Amino acid sequence: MAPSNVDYSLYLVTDSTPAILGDKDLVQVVEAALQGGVTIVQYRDKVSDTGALVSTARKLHEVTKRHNVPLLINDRVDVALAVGCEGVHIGQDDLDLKSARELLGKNAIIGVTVASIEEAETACRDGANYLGIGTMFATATKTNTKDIIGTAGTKQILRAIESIGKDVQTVSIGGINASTVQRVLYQASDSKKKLDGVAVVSAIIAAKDPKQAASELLKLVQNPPPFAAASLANNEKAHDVKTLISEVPSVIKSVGQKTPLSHNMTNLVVQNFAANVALAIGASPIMANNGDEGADLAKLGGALVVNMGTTTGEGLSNFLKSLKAYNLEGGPAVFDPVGAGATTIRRAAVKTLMAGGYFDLIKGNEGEIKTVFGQVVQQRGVDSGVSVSSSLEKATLVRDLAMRERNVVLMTGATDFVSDGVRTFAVSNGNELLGRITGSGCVLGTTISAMLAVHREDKLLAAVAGLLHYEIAAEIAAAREDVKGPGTFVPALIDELYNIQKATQEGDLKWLEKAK
Ligand code: TPS
Repeated sequence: MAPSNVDYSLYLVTDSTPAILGDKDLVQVVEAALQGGVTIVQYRDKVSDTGALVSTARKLHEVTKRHNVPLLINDRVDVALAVGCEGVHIGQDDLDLKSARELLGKNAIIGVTVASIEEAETACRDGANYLGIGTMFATATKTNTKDIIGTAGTKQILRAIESIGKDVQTVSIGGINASTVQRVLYQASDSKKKLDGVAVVSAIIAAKDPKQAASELLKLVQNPPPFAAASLANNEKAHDVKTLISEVPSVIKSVGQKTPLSHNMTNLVVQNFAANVALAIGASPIMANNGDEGADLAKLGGALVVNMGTTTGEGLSNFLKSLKAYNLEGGPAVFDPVGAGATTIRRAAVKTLMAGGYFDLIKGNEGEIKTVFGQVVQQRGVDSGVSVSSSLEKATLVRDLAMRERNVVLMTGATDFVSDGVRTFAVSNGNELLGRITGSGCVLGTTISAMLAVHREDKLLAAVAGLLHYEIAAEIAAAREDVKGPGTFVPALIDELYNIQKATQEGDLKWLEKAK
């Protein structure tokens, strides 16, 4: 098999330790995984001595040859030579690539582990056939990894490879399993450079049924994730403000007609307010903070709001359970990283949540969005604080974060900035009184979740629909004669959210003329 014809879609890396292999027989596990559809195999055994390595590698090669799949050996060029298999995989601390190439020849497949742009560039220059990019997520299988680089780090490496124009194949590795694989492929890749596959150890080797595990993973690798499947092509989306606004009423109408579930995992302060807002805009709220309910609720066709307003360790694992359930089921998820930059605990929680699943939309104020992006900001409490960035800087930040995460990012403020990485819009509706009541940002997340639940084809449009519905309702409410201040503003806001839903249903779109 020529190195250029290799299919890297599902790359099995073996492990012989009892913690992962258990009491199963490695050759049988690999055979089963091949039946399940793995496309390339690496024999990785850090414990056996050379004689045993060669003998097991020979057996494995018999099996992989029958399935017409290449076998590589981890680290040990001597073993690969003795067995005559297709190549080796080398780590940064192993024999160098040039020496391995000299020993194995130009037809051998040689891959290298890389965790940074520099390592990737060196490996490309020295003629690697593929790169194992990682570690993606922390993994018990390999604890001596230098860096957890996540989807954002992986994407940077892919871009660097693209820009040097090298035709090298790539797989991602580390903590990849059935619940992370589609998001990894989706978020790490972009329109220019995609991962060619994923490499897994424990997801197959530790599985009770390796054949079934492999075939399930292969199916997931070959199909777009639910959260990408519904997307319109870029050229089918509204690209100018006028067209976008003209499409807003259909989204709002659809909320009224479908009464989507808005599943809020939110903080103590806003639960009641958020439930009332959801009802007023035509959605059906459920305040369910128990992650074990996520799987059932995700099946009901609604959307999830993960609001970090009051964090506890237990809350975090509940968030993750529900997030995974919505990702798997294909329901949209909104992340509201309340007070993200305020404390060490919250900054860590942001990282854990972002690594734990896919959010269709991230909504926050300037400090929160900066924290999610990775900038160090010290927020005072959870309020929005004083803005320090120009409009251009804010627009650039939301665009870059949306591009990195392949989702929609909304930064709220006197002017809101919203982007899907391609289109970026500014919205200047709203009223000063929104800043005088509690939870006004949180319930915007609830509003947008309902829009996303009924309209996922264009998530940016859903976000803009939610934003306009909510902020124009606030403007109308604030202008009412019976509104004397924050206290009377809250019920008026709920009324006007309801009135906009009703008017839109009846085809009265006067309110939308206020959009700016
Ligand atoms: C293709 N490596 C990085 S993380 C990890 C390993 C073995 C453990 C993943 O385990 N790329 C390739 N082959 C390698 N051996 C490495 C990188 C090094 P799990 O899937 O159980 O999280």
